[in-house]
Amino acid sequence: MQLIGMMDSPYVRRVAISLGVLGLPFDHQSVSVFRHFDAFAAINPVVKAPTFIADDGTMLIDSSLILDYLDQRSPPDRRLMPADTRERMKALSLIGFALAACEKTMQNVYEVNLRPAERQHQPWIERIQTQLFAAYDHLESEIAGREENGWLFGDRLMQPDITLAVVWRFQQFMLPELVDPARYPALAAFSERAEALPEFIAAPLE
Ligand SMILES: N[C@@H](CCC(=O)N[C@@H](CS)C(=O)NCC(=O)O)C(=O)O
Repeated sequence: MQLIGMMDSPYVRRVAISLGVLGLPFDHQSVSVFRHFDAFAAINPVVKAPTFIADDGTMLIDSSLILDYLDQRSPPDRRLMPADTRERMKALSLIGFALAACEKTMQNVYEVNLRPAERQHQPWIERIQTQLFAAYDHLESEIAGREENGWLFGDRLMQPDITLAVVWRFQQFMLPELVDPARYPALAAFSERAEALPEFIAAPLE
């Protein structure tokens, strides 16, 4: 199995950490969609990270689809999505809000880093940031007051844990001035605990 893309992409990183938690070995190619466009295009002409190549050569793109494949090929007791319908719905809900926060962070980064300053549109940036804060407000209220030692679905780290922690870290790294961790103490503490795990350390963002 091959994973192509940089760890500074939260989408690549959530797949890399999930592979680690699932105990699946993989080759990682650290190719950037921006700095190595041609090299990336030689692997996948669509130039999307993550790009994943399964053992039979099938190419998958989109982190959630890759994770769906990885979960399905893993033994039931190791899977990262709950099997129970209600639990699964809860997990999908949390992942959805986390991915919305991720998308809004990414849009903000693209607007500021890729667009010339005179072409940046302040109302658009404000809209994105309002949406980011709304997603964080929701996630903070969902995870506040949970047991400090456990994870969102019990003792075992699951996909909502991984995605939530990866997204928070990415946002804090890319836009450190934007969100004060003191406003979201549960998310900040959750991220800190997750980042101390070996699977997170093995996939460093920087
Ligand atoms: N929904 C996709 C988003 C992936 C994504 O947007 N990746 C970025 C890198 S972080 C990318 O490939 N950007 C280059 C582009 O879209 O042209 C996923 O979950 O994999």
